[in-house]
Amino acid sequence: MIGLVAILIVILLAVIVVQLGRVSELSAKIRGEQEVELQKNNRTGFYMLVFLVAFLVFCVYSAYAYKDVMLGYGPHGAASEHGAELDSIFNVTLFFTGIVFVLTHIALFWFSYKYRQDNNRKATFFSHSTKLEIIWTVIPSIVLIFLVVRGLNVWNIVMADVDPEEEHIEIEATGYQFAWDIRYPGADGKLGTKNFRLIKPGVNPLGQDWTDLKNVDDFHPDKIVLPVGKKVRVRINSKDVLHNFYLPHFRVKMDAVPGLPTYFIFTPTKTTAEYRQSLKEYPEWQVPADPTDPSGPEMWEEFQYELACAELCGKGHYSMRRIVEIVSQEEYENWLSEQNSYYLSNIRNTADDPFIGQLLDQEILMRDKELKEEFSSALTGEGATTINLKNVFFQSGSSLLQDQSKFELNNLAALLQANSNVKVELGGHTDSQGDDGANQILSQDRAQSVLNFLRTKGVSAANLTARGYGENSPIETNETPEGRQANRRTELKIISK
Ligand SMILES: [Cu+2]
Repeated sequence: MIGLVAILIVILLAVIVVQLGRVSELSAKIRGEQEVELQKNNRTGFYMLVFLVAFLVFCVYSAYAYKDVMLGYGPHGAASEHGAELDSIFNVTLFFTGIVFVLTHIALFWFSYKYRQDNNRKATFFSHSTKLEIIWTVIPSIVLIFLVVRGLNVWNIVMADVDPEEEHIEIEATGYQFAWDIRYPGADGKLGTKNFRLIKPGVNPLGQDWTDLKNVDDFHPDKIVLPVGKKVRVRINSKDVLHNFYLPHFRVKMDAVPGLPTYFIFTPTKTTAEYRQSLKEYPEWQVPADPTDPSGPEMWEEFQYELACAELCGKGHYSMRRIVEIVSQEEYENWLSEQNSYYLSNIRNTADDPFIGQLLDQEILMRDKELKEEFSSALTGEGATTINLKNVFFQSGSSLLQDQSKFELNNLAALLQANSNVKVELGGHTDSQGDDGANQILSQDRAQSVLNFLRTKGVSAANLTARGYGENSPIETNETPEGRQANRRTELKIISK
């Protein structure tokens, strides 16, 4: 029914249009075609003027109305050192193109009005004007030279690579459909080498070469955290298609190209907290972040810098968002200390680990720190008084110390010498395999050999006792190889202090 009515309306409208046409045709015949044409041209000329004014007013109004949502204006100031340069070059370009835009539009519509049909006017005809050509060639050339030279200058500042000697932080972003893998270099400040042939989904997502020790401390955080005021170099890669590494607030934008590493350097100048404070001034940022919770935090409080992909890379493109946090140097260091190396937490002692059975420098350092903490908390009584000497190893079935035990024992010797009033017991433990009596003897011998080592390092014999516990105090089940390995251990017990 509705369809039928709609069709009828369309037919009726068509009839009306045809009838109107006939009426104007008839009136034209009465008044003369020429006069009607002239009137039409006058009217169109007038409309041109109206349009000109309305259009320019609209342009100025919309630029004013939307100024606070554009980068570089209102609350969206640059948060990086080079950002202000980029914004200023955009402004200079906008200034010149704005002048041209307004003048050409005025000329276009004003001329259409001024030179509308007039039967008493004859068109001037000229085929060539050298003067005019010089003017419209020279003026744009001068303006363009100015813009291009300034632009090149800014480009050179923005794209200059860091001097390797210069202090900077290098991180890496690898785009894929549809996320970014972020990699930090860890304590050594150096990103380990990669090889695409080593990429194993879920195991080695970036193809890091584990034989390269620079990879040992690299970590993969889920957000980018950077200290304010430090130069950052981002290595940008892609694993599949073109992506684009875009940090709008820092005016950083660079393609991520498969097979062709790119980079970008920037220095953040405002922390996230500072940027929030500057947003707070604007009414549109003072509304509740969650409209269903009017008493909740306001939008400016929830603001985060972000990393986006600026290349339409597929249907999950929108999900390539990562939070970027700019913090003080102190907060940055705290955050760094909470991060875990990808290798140590995912690869160490698996089939992919090339260093099984070896102690890595990093582990020795970490263990030294840990042992110091355990020892001091045992002394203050906050922690357990028994410490498992994790990195003391013996030759299989013997009480001979393995060479790599020296790191832990040297460290322990230093601790005991620094606390010469502390008396300790060294306890040997075995697993349950083999003869009980033999295990008892082995554990006693092992404890004794640790004691002997500590004595050679200058620890007073009066402070040391060695005791074998055999297989009597397991800490894990003896049913599994891992459990048995945990039970074969040397412990340090604080006797008196
Ligand atoms: Cu993408």
